[in-house]
Amino acid sequence: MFPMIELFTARTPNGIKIPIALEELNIPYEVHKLSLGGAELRSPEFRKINPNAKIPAIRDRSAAGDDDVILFESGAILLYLAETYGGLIGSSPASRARAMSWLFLQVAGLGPAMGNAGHFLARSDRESYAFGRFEGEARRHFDLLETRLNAVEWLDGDAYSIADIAHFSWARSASYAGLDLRAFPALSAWVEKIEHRPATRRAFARLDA
Ligand SMILES: N[C@@H](CCC(=O)N[C@@H](CS)C(=O)NCC(=O)O)C(=O)O
Repeated sequence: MFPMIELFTARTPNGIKIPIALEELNIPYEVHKLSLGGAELRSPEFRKINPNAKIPAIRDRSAAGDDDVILFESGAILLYLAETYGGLIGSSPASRARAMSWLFLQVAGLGPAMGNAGHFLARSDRESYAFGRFEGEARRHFDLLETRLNAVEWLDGDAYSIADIAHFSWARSASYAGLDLRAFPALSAWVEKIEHRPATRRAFARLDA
């Protein structure tokens, strides 16, 4: 039987979130690796999957009824997988809500700050106001994570969740935004712990195959 979930992704901070969650939840999936600069991402076919022409996206063919569930935006996909396939989201209303707080902080705050810092860094614009602003915002989010992880093992205060996966994917790429992860010891130790999870290793192996 072929896997019911098709994953459209690349080996980028947003792109690795979904295979990590799929592996943690033991959901079989088929990977379509897309090249970020490539024509396929902007093709009419792929825009039917994600009209915004970005990875990651999924098509779940196992949904009840005839309609496939087609989703884009990594936070929405993580939430769908956790709720549909059960796991990675905490069992009490409070821990679920805390996971949402941290998940939304990543997709609305840390991700855009790091993405923009990385953009200006790649243009060798380290002295610019724009780089300073975005790097500063990224650093401020790293400080928030460092403070949180000095107090709790996992971001929702309870168990490993989709919030951890979302932040891990970016925190491990600190240097992309000009940050040094070693300056954040609790965050650094947490990144290493997630790197060593069997599901994380399997996810990277799938993307590297
Ligand atoms: N908010 C989106 C961001 C997705 C995103 O920016 N994806 C990048 C790769 S990490 C991408 O597809 N870039 C290709 C492009 O912009 O052409 C999410 O969380 O899924």
